[in-house]
Amino acid sequence: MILIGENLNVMSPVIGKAFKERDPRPIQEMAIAQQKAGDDYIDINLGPARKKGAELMEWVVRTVQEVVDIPLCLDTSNIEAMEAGLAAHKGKAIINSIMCRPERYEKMIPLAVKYKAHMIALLWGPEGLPRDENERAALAVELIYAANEAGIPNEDIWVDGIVTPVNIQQPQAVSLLNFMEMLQEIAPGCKSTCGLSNVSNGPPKHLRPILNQTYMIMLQKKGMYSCIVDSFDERLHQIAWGKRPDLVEVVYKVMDGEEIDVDSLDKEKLEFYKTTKVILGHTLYSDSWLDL
Ligand code: THG
Repeated sequence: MILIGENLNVMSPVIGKAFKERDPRPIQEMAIAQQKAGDDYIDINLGPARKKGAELMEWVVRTVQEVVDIPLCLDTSNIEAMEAGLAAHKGKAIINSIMCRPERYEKMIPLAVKYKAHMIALLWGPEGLPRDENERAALAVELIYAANEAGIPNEDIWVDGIVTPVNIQQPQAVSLLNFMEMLQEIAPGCKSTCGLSNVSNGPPKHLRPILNQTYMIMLQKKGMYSCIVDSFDERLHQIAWGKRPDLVEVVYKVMDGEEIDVDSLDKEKLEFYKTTKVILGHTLYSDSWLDL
């Protein structure tokens, strides 16, 4: 599993302030810590970046690449800022992201071509979030076709089928798993990614890691190539690197509908067992799902 660190984010009070004040220290310290944590890419999330967005993105890219040598994933809806970041970036960047809306992708795809960048194909359509796996597939076909027509090979397209919070849209988690099963038939050789932490956006903070970790195992089983993650979630990294086959085994068994002797599971495995059942919709979500 390729990991993209999510923590250089304008929503974080410390990092948001440093972006605004052009203060390199907190940004460089964070980037160094993310590289040390073992991430493959660092996501630079400026959000809409309406004020001096191009100048800001160029500055952040240079500031980060001064201290780390992993490539960056550039996230802003400001097209001028995206271009400035791509022009400043050394190596092959990822554009995060291009939506499935003609007025957006007609402007963004040429940037991926010009700078030979990877692109995240975000399956967010003219009507917003797709309702099920078939709507995801239809959006994927449209957006990947447009990218291929422009000369972008499938290997450079990272499809993001969109992760939503499990506490309010439980069936969407399964819809994305089903879509992941279809993806290689739709676009052989394409890559995939997702904003994993979205799944736990809402539940209490201490319960977020178990939701993120369990869902990552489930998505990996369906072929997910990469995830945008919290750089400092250590067990998540261990799982991504194949160091926790014991946990993966429990989750897979639940997904495959195999019999499990629940009494034989230790506390950690029992939590993964229960969380898999919540994400699959076998158990109704509540903040106390681990205590039931
Ligand atoms: N797809 C793509 N890109 C994305 C997303 C996606 N980028 C943004 C987001 N979704 C993924 N990144 C984050 C980053 C932070 C959080 C969630 C997703 C998050 N942060 C905590 C919060 O806001 O409460 C703060 C964490 C902290 O305290 O450090 O939840 O879906 N392509």
